[in-house]
Amino acid sequence: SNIIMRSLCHDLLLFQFALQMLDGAEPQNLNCPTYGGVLGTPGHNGLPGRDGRDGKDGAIGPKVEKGESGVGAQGPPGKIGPPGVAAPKGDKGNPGTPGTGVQSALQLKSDVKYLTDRLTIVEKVLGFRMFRKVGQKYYVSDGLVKNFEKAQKFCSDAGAKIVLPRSEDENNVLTSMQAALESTYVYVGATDRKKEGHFVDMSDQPLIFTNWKEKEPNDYNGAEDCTAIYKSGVWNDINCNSDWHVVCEL
Ligand code: MFB
Ligand code: CA
Ligand code: CA
Repeated sequence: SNIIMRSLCHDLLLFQFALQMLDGAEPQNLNCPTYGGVLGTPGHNGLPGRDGRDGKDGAIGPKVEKGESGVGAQGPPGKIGPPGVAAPKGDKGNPGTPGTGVQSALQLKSDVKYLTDRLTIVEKVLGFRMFRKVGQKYYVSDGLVKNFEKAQKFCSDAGAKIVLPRSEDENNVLTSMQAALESTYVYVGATDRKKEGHFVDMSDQPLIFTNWKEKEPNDYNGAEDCTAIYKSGVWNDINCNSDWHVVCEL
């Protein structure tokens, strides 16, 4: 019935409109009552709406008590730290117990060797008419006079060496022996036979001690390559072929 009513209204309206046009009247808005139509099929979803504006910050929540500090799980072990400062030196330990039999036997062996070597030297010393101890050495003599070559051989045959003072002290002891021998010169083991003006000991080593008289050595007449200690204790280069007192050292 609605549909019929509506189409009648429409016809009427048309008729009315035409009349107005004929009269030259201003057309009026003419409407028919509308009646809800049959529900149409739902339309497609519309395009997404524009983004909304940011919302206002929410109201601040209620203040809460500070939580307990969290204890994290134990981390991995750290790197090894730098070495610590060395501890102060400990007190001196107590003396050790006496060495084992092996240790004391070794010690005993070395002591015996030392004493045997010293005894051998002393026995040689006792073979001479005169001797003086100087430090660990002995100066020995039989009061004989010989040229340098024979003097050197005499000492080496006795298992000794021709004397050579290595210090002021040794030089003084030799000088005192000379007085006892009533000797003018005693050969000492220093020559410049190999290289003129360069005096060396019997092992060709440079001299660590000398007591040259002033203006000596002078290679007098170009023929003085041996050395002798004068009774005053000073040294002079002399001819190797002269005979002078022989003193050896052990
Ligand atoms: C010299 C000396 C030399 C001789 C000579 C008789 O001294 O150097 O060895 O003893 O005197 C001036
Ligand atoms: Ca010389
Ligand atoms: Ca000289």
